[in-house]
Amino acid sequence: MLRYLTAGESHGKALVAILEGMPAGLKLDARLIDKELKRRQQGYGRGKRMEIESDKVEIISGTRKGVTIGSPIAVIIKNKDFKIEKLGSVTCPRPGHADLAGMIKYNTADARDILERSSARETAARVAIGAICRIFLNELKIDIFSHTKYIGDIEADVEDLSLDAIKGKALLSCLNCADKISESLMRESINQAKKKGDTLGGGFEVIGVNIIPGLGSHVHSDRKIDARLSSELMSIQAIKGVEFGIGFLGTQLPGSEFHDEIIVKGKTITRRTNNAGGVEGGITNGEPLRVSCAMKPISTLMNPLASVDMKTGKAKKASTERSDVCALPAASVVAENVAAFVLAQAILEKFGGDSMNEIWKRI
Ligand code: EPS
Repeated sequence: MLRYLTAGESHGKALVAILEGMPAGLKLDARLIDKELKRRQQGYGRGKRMEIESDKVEIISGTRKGVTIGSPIAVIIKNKDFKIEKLGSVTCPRPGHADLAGMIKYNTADARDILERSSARETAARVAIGAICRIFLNELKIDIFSHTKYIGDIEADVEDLSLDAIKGKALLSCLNCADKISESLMRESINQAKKKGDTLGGGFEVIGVNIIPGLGSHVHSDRKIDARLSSELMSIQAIKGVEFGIGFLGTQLPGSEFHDEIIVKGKTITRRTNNAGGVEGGITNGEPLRVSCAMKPISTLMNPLASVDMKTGKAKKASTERSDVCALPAASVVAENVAAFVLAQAILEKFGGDSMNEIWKRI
């Protein structure tokens, strides 16, 4: 089974990850991984750290002459801002952050020990892993992209756009937003939040096209493709909710309007609509995969909220750290790559194979 593990602290020496289960015979071009790492670093609203880092992957095992050999693929992304041993203590936990819960769990009065690992810096390692999976999916002509649906209370209007147009326009946007007018309102909103020492969250959608039907199964959380995608997506820092197709609001519709009628076009069976987002009964149905995530506002506020100094037990404002005002575009790139991992895992499970040749024969 395809699986991965990441390690590394935000200001540690490096982030590392191991991906096990990728078949032999896949050409791995590190530039394609770096492209995803670069996309993750971009987006309006990011903080100063992204001006320091220029993430690049180093593949240290699992390939020979640029091609996978079936053994675990280990990758490293070095931190330029490596200073973990020199950093001071953080004693006033930030509401909304892992700080306090982590301090209780690991029995420490220094949130530094917690925030270094809980930091979203870790997502660089996951993007590298997901990008390898994306290279595998590209071989099968599966494409994954994303777009920003809203930031704070500003919503993008993409209702009349085709999926191709959403992809094209979002790729050109500094906020991964396919609606230019909303993008400028979102930027303004981010500027205002920054001025006030505040932060913003929002929502984005991940879209997958050419998805193989029949991935997943109809029972169990480790089999159903929607449960598996939700679990991986919810594990991305600051993601608070996942919905498929037209999502929670859609469930207010009667069945006659919610469900996607099955129609025949020439020799193919297709749907009039895709309200389900390409998954029915825990199994992909061949329609585009559409899964949305809600991201909470970042919990490091430059105008800090009430907290307590865990050393003295006295009321004190929460600690502040250099951080981002809004990292929604970055999170959507992470989500694309995390979704790529889940899809690659489900495809390998369905078709098996230790080498790409074997897989080609079975698909
Ligand atoms: C983060 C805080 C900031 C972000 C970081 C996530 O880092 P720093 O404290 O070094 O300024 O920039 O994100 C990344 C470093 C990254 O690569 O995405 C946090 O507390 O989660």
